[in-house]
Amino acid sequence: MTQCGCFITIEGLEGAGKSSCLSQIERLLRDRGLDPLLTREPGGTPLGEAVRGLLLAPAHHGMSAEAETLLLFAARAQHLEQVIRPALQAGRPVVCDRFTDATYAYQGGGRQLGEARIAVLEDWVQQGLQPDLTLYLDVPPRLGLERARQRSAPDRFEQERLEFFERARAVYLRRAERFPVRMKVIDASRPLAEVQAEIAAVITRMLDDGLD
Ligand code: T5A
Repeated sequence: MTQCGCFITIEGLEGAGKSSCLSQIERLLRDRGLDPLLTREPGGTPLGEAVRGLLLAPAHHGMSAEAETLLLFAARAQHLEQVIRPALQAGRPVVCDRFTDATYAYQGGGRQLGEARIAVLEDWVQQGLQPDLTLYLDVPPRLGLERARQRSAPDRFEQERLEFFERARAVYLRRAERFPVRMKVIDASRPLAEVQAEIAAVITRMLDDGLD
């Protein structure tokens, strides 16, 4: 089996199409002889999935922005130790549905906590580990939320007002400008087949460039 300990994250607002693109990314990597590990945040471990339940439950609508952020990083610490770092060390590509860019976008932007406190937790928990490639599926919040609402009942985040998602999107776009090599912006308002074709091109380029 070919080895490539690369860390790929996929980001975007609700309904951007992240889940719809994950199996395609897996297939692209398998076709190149790789053995990818697919995971998600919040979640990815038994502890992380339990924390995810707390974070998404509409019953916890009074959760403070600080408590929310600390829960996300607690789940992330466990995920890194138990799943992500061991897989990367074993030479497996890791494909993660959301990671710390989501915390900057949703907690930093959406909840208006700002960047600085998140950066402290990022340094502490990740100790320098960053994704090699981040696919940011950009979609206007109204369109993404419509798609998400057709699929299932709104979770605690999906019950937020449109302005919350506008702020989150603005942070994602600012980060993509700041980290142009790592973050690729993909226009996800297009039909899924077009979105997937662009993702395939980006992943193929990454593999051809021999990122490991
Ligand atoms: N969160 C997470 C934080 O606040 N901070 C953090 O640090 C982290 C890690 C859960 C929540 O946690 C928050 C953000 C989230 O609110 P989640 O469940 O991973 O995160 O994310 P959601 O965005 O809620 O997941 P969704 O399933 O809504 O979005 P996806 O995965 O982007 O969308 P997908 O693929 O399920 O598609 C939704 C629907 O749209 C259709 C699909 O068929 C599906 O029905 N669709 C399209 N239709 C037309 N054209 C396209 N291009 C389409 N792409 C998808």
